[in-house]
Amino acid sequence: DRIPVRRALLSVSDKTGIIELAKNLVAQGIEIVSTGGTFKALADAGLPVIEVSQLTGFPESLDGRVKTLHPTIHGGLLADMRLIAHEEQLKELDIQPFQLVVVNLYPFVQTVQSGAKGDAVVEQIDIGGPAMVRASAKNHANVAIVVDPARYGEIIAAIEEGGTTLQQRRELAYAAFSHTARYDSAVSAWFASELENDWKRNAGQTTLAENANPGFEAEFKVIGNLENVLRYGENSHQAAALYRTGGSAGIAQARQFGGKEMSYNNFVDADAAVRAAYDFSEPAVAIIKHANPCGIALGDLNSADAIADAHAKAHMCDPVSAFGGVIASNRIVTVAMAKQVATIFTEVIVAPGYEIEALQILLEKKNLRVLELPANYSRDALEYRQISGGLLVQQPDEFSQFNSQGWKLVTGKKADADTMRELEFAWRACRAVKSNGILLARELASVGVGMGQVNRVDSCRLAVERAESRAKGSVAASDAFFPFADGLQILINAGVRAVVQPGGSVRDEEVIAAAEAAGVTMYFTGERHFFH
Ligand code: 93A
Repeated sequence: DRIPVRRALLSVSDKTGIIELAKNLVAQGIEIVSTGGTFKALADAGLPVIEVSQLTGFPESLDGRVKTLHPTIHGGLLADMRLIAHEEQLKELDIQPFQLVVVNLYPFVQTVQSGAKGDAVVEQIDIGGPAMVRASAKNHANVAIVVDPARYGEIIAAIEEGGTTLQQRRELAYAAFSHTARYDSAVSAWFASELENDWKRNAGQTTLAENANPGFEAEFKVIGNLENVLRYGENSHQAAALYRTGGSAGIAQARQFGGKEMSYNNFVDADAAVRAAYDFSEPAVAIIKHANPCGIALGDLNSADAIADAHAKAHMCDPVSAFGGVIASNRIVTVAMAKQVATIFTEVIVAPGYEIEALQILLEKKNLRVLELPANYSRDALEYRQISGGLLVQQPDEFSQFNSQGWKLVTGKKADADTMRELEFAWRACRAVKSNGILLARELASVGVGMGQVNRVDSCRLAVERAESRAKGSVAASDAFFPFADGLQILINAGVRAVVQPGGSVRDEEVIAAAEAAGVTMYFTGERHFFH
């Protein structure tokens, strides 16, 4: 099933090995057809070669945009010579078929990496090349398509043995379609990053890539230090590393003072902890385990030490779970807070800073990782999540309003100022809970958290169970609406006195009726805060 090669089309941007290949083809008596630059390289090497324009009777035009896009070329690539009708038509049209096509495309990726912008990049989007590659690959029954100089040797060997085999041409076709698919992905990714940059610019943000090259490499700077290779990933048999986003000031840019190396899970939890604590403008502490809060609290500004108060209250939410947790504070850690933390086994503590003596106390705990956030800490403008075969990108979940001004009282008596503050706290703290999230709060501290359940009823049960006797008289927040009254009923039965939730369920009426029957105050925020 070998197909002997009589005529070859060579059109390559990367001219590596092309002269050697052409020499071998000529030695085998094969006729070579080439585009401008390739033609010149071969002719300069003294090889006999026909220029495409000579064949088509059409000059290369529009700055080379139209070179090989011509029926004389594509007829020669697409004719299925197993069919008499195709053979006859080629004769009528005076078109000769090709048996070998060697093409590699305009260096699009290299152009982007070189820092080129706009039209200079667009001009490097190869159109005629992929058309030839795809046409030849489709017609692999008749044509061998080579896109990689590393395979020239194999082709020469096959020709010497009498021609390419069908199996070989199928493998080449596979490589060819993979090549054009990757090429188009790179083009598509470039457009995506251009549009993203427009979006950021319109939003008044500077783009990370602005002073660097566009594309993934620019957004994610690999730091060559050993610290960035993590000991392992989520589990000890998983290799892992930390890539830092250039120009960011997040948890990945924190300074570490003491303790063991940060692990993969430490980073994930520290990030969640900081996100939670920094959601508040008041002194706040969040304690995180497995990316979920086991305590979030605000400090009493009238107490001797507000941040120590916040920590004590956050810890009390669930002392069992707080064992081995990650603590984030949105205020400088005081001596009083450090003394409290020192008594509890903790993996990581992260804060904007430490009183000197507090730092000394914490550093005595040899295993405690002590982190200081960058002074200009901020979350990134976009959030990314990998899925197989792609990357999801979204704007971070911001509250459209900081307080309760836009909330709607749907039943019960209007909350007094203190209750409103409790509800505002619960609503904000609930945003740190993985969905389905239910958070019960008292005195500006979480007292029971139900997280990560696949139905809201179980989250309600969990929150109530964790709160124990503290559920009675607490307020509750739900990250999304109650689809039925059953979850809310569990909260009501446990003695919750006020509830805040987005609303918007088709059964809102049932849910409101349950609250009304129990005399429970309920507000709708109109805005959901799923967190997964
Ligand atoms: O500008 S194109 O999209 N239009 C074409 O008709 C065309 N034909 C071949 N690019 C085209 N090519 C590309 O030119 C090939 O893919 C190859 O990368 C390059 C080879 O050009 P030269 O032989 O002039 O160096």
